[in-house]
Amino acid sequence: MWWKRKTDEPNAPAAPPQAPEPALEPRSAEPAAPVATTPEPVEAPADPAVEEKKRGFWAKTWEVLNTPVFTIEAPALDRALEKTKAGFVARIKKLQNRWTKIDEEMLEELEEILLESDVGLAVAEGAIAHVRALHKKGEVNPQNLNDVLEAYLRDQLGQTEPLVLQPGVLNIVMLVGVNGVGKTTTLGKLAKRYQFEGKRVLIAAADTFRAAAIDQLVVWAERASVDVIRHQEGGDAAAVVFDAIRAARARQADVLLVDTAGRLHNKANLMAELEKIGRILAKEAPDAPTERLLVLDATTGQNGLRQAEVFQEATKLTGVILTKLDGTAKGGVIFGIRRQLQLPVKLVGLGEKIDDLKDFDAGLFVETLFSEAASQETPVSQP
Ligand SMILES: Nc1nc2c(ncn2[C@@H]2O[C@H](COP(=O)(O)OP(=O)(O)O)[C@@H](O)[C@H]2O)c(=O)[nH]1
Ligand SMILES: [Mg+2]
Repeated sequence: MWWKRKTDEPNAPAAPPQAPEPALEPRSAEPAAPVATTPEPVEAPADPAVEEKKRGFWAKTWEVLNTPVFTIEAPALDRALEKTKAGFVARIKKLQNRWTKIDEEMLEELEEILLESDVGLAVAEGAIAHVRALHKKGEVNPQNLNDVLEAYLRDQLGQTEPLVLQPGVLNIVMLVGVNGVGKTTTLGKLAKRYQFEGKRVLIAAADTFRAAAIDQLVVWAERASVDVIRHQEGGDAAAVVFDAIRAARARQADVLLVDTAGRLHNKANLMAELEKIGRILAKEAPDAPTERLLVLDATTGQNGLRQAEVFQEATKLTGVILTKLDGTAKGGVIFGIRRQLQLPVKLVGLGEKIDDLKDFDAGLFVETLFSEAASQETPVSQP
């Protein structure tokens, strides 16, 4: 795919024949803040009106052809959930086939499957209590057990609450979470997405703990043609956010994406840093719609959820991004998130590519999880 090729080679000079250069870097002609890293040097000051006209048709064509899809498509989700399906729903189906009636022994086995799928104790116990109550009323049997569980788990996810930016104002999206969960990757994916949607995007490199973290962010920013506000390694993260808010306002940005550290010398330092960033946001951008999203790695299952409590103490979180759902058998963890953290899942990561970040859709998720394995019927390999 074209855009993927561009992703892999962010500095590749050649553009496909259909698209003239100017369309590729719609934001690069803007004035840079003193501390910003500008991805592409601007050759000469251009007349904005002429540029806009030139952009017109080719820019639109280029963007439409290259726009990644951020809504989940069932086959992709099905492939990502393959292992979770094998360890969870497939086992429940086997259980259904082996038992002719529901009794305590069967419920024990069912609870074990739920716990091993990492849904968490509260959801597993709740599900068993629900099945037991329906069983008393004669409303559940091994044949419809699957449907009963599907409905119960669907309820656990609550309403679908996508990440929505408010138009015409500066929105702030801050990502927090432990090291390695996918904050920087996710931020890069979001930057690309909003840039494609025609929004003015700015990134704050507020993970100042390691120079490599800033460099990694700059690479993602270059892929998305978005500027980064950065300081030196070891600098004050809150000061980066302060500068970034000023720059975002000066450029009339639609969204400021804030990357944060997942690890400092100790936990207390990290929490103090996140609290300080929180104070800067409250003081400098009190009216800006702000999302503080906890990034969780699905492969760590319930262990990951336990780490979340620490972040909840330091930051008033508004939602969760669950990454690395692809290739883990612990996808069941998603059912415990709302109950355990009282937070909605807003986005899910299904892979490392730039369009592998998807809006979470609770209904489709449960439907796909409980569906027959479509992935075996859908050929996926492309030349
Ligand atoms: N398979 C998979 N890998 C991911 C996903 N999101 C992030 N990663 C990988 O996780 C690793 C750590 O990501 P990074 O963004 O550096 O984490 P950070 O420390 O939280 O900033 C990288 O190798 C990413 O490519 C995902 O949705 N699926
Ligand atoms: Mg990072």
